[in-house]
Amino acid sequence: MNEHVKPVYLEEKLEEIRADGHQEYRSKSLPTWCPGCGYFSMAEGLTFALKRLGIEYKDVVTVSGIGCASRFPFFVNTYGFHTLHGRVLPVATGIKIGNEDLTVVAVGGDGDAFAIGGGHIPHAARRNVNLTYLVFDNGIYGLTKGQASPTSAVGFKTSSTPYENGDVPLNPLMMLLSYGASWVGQAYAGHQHHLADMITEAMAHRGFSFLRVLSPCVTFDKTNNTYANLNMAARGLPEDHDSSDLMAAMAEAAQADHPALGVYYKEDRPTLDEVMAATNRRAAGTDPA
Ligand SMILES: Cc1ncc(C[n+]2csc(CCOP(=O)(O)OP(=O)(O)O)c2C)c(N)n1
Ligand code: SF4
Repeated sequence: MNEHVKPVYLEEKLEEIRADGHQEYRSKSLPTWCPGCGYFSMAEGLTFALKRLGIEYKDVVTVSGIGCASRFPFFVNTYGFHTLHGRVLPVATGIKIGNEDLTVVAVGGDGDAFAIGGGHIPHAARRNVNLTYLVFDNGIYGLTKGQASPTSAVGFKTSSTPYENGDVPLNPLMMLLSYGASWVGQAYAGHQHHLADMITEAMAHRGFSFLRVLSPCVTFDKTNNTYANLNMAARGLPEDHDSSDLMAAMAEAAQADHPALGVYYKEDRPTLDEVMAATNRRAAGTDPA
């Protein structure tokens, strides 16, 4: 062996990173993401949130679809379910209905969410399933080596759009607001502390919380969602933004070229499990209402 190359043993590395308490929530598998990928902030953000909220690993299930972002359940010390491409929400909904005491966090990329999985989002949102959905939006299909996604910008050259993408991108925030999500927010992988705060707040919400995380794919996107571009474009929501005002939230969401970070909208209304429990009581004749 070359004496200058010192192997890094996993246990040594883990000892070092576990010095800080939140790292207890990391699994023994080190992330396989490319160095610099925005997804590392996902592992940091979620583990911070779990620690802060005092939720034990045994009470958490992370659920994902397929894609680089969807590798996430392997890297955290919770129960996990790596499902099929685009099917994270039906599985996550089933888990929550099966055991409402569990904290369920669904995770995926923009392709998983808005292309193949796009039909599931409105129903999870309108039914107010009591879970958190984190969509790491890099505007590209990373795992399959850089094809255009439903959130790719017009003009973006990718392996599937070598003569430039001509399709107008979806606006995920506008979609979720109109679908009836009871908590809608946006964060950026380059602002890690804010991201951790936003994940914490999303998880503390009772109901369907949707957090879009702008996240660079450093391997397949050198021109659009880069750290340099997002650092310049990202702004905070106005200080007087009223997160109970749906129209104000939509007006902010419409400014997609200058993405605002923060909580766009939140409301308190019955969750799917509460509605189902009330229906069951009526069916059993134990609730006259
Ligand atoms: C049914 C099905 N169709 C297509 C694929 C191929 N596939 C795997 S991941 C993926 C897209 C990944 O992009 P995204 O969800 O944005 O996640 P990222 O890799 O960027 O994190 C595709 C099309 C698949 N695995 N299953
Ligand atoms: S291909 Fe892109 S999205 Fe996937 S791990 Fe690498 S940088 Fe991240």
